[in-house]
Amino acid sequence: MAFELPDLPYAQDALAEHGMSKETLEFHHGLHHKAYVDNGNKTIAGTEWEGKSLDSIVTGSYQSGAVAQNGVFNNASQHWNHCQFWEMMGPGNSSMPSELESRIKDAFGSTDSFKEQFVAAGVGQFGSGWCWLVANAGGELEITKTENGVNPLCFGQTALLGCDIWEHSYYIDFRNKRPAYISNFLDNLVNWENVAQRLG
Ligand code: MN3
Repeated sequence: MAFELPDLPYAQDALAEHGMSKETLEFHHGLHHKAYVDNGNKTIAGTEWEGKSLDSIVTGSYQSGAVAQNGVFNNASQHWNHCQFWEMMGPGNSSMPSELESRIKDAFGSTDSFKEQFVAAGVGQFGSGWCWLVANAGGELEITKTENGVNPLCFGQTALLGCDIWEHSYYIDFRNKRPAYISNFLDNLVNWENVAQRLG
């Protein structure tokens, strides 16, 4: 099944008043994500990966570790990451559902402490990557950071929330201010209903 660029689940200008401009989404969804889709399809054509599910391409190519397959992994994982990322945001100013809030308080002490630790993880990732709230294999919540396209699927974790900390995600709106971008993401952009649904 070929990769396809999904439509955004909201209008391109829907997040502008929440700190993610139409211009950012034009570039980030329309050009960057599309490039992962197009390059992924070129890289996978005619290989053992063609016809496999996106999840199995991500985990299989990561585990294989073969240098020749880096293009497969990088494009497939970034396609998966961005599909999640668009769904994890919304224009609705959602509040945290109570079950998610209590799980976060149990794991991190308070929602403020969770946010501080999430921002610190994102700021602490040197270079491009992602920071995540995951449920680990034991079902416990953890904050993690990953480089480039690596994601929680690679470690058997469930991605509850992911923040893209490649510069293309924030440079138009926040210039070099990654901490402000991540704080704004948590305070104004996250669709917490979507995050809670991922708890299963
Ligand atoms: Mn990106």
